[in-house]
Amino acid sequence: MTKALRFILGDQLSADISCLRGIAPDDVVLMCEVCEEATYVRHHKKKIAFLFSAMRHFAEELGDAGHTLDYVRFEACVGSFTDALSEAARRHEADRIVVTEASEWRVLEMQRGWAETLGIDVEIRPDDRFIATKQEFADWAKDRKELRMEFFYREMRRKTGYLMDANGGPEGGQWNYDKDNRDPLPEDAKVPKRPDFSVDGITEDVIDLVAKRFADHPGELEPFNYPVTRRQATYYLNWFIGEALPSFGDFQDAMQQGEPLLFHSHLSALINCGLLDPAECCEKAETAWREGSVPLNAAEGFIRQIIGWREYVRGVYWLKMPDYRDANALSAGRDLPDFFWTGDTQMNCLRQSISETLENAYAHHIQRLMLIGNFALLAGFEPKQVQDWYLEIYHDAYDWVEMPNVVGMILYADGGVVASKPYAASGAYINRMSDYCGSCRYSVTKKNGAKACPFNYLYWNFLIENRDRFRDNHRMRMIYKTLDRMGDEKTIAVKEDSARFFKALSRGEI
Ligand code: FAD
Ligand code: DLZ
Ligand code: SF4
Repeated sequence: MTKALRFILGDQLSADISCLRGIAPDDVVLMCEVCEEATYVRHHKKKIAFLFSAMRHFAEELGDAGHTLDYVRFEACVGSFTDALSEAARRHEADRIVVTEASEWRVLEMQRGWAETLGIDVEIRPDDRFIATKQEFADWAKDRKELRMEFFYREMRRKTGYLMDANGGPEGGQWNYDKDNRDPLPEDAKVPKRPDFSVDGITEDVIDLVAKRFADHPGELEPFNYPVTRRQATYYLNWFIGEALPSFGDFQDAMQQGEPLLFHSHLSALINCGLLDPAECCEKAETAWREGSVPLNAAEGFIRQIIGWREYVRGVYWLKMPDYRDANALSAGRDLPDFFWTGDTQMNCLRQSISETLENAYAHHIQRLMLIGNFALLAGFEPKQVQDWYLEIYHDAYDWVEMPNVVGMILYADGGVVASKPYAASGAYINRMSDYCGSCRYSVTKKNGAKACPFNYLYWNFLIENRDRFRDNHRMRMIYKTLDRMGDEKTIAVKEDSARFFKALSRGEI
């Protein structure tokens, strides 16, 4: 009689995960909370609490469904996945291990080594919870000069049939309604109140554990108000489709002080850990559009984020790893300032979005991209430090999704694989899309001097410092023409202001 250990990782909390298929009555399902996963970066306290609680609830549901569970809790002090597996294989006298391939390079490498280290058969099954396989992405990328998300997205629309008309074209005649996703928030906008998710005994235990064992990790642990079960996650998805999706399209790029969620779905952590299936999220959005309860720009915008961006960044990750993590095309080397862990800065937009991040382990896309990311780009922070920060601070962060967004999208550290030009912007953009500037110590209309918004001169300083690299980029020709027309006096002022700013930054005075 053979006995298999079916080993489920923390981001594989899906009832139909491939490693469970064909499970025999004698097989044991293993799940474990281990030291290495919880500490390889200093994950935000809420991220650990969310994942441990979701894992414990998921294990309970598998037990209720009749599976034999071996759940190793953090209190057992097991070091790594490999240690947990080795001990469990001995404990259960298993002669086979079945796993679903890990979402991250780091852990897949471990999985590939287990047969040899543990001296036991290991079957690694594909993770089929994505729309595209790794091979499909590689085939699409092959022989292409540029890997633009938009063209991959169209392939995914054709593959899934989402928002496609009877003639095989995109509904509404356009593939992409990005231009209709950029309205600033009107003053009288009504942001819907989020549902409350009660904290049960399992979550309370986990909160106590995290408070005791991860006190030195960043972020606030309470209040904790996020789904941790499949049932709660489905409720939240339905709530989003009914209450927030209708306005998601128009205000996707807007930022508002004191409103960290606006009309965003807040579903990424639930999708990434497996409690929600990306396809079901898209199908519900499409149905809502077909039934007339959400506009096309909203349904398309949401579906594009999931079958477009999410699938695309995963494809880039697997195509470019392992070299991708060390990419630093712009030779950026400045250290991240302390305020990334405290929010204590006089730049109001950063203070708001970093403080919200520390509170919620969440910031929405434009805060991550056009505020914090834009600042990291203009300031020239070292890519590895920026990667680690994003990985530890957001509740949805795993390196397959964080890394291409950081290395490719915000820092241009991959030399243009993901972005056709750097996502650099001055204070005018932030002022247009938010209400942050009105209560800032700096003046967004001032271009130079001690009171000027730092984004204004850092933007030009970035263009000056990277002139050789970007001046022939066809999307940047106009801006370099403007720079060329800038007189010496103005250029010198930009450089002096930037030098003064960086000095103050290194002294912790910003
Ligand atoms: P919504 O705005 O409601 O979007 C819907 C869904 O689309 C998200 O839930 C997510 O699954 C998907 N999505 C949207 N944009 C992206 C994208 N660029 N890449 C991948 N998926 C996307 N997302 C993560 O899931 N994990 C990360 O670690 C992560 N790190 C990021 C780092 C940077 C520098 C940037 C710019 C973006 C990052 N993102 C990451 C993408 C995006 O910001 C988050 O997915 C989004 O903010 C999550 O909030 P939401 O669920 O409310 O998303
Ligand atoms: C993020 C995370 C944390 C903090 N802890 C665990 C854990 O103790 N056990 C576990 O199975 N997974 C954890 N995770 C998620 C894993 O890091 C993630 O599933 C893998 O890295 C995927 O490659
Ligand atoms: Fe941010 Fe500049 Fe506006 Fe202040 S003035 S909130 S630093 S963009």
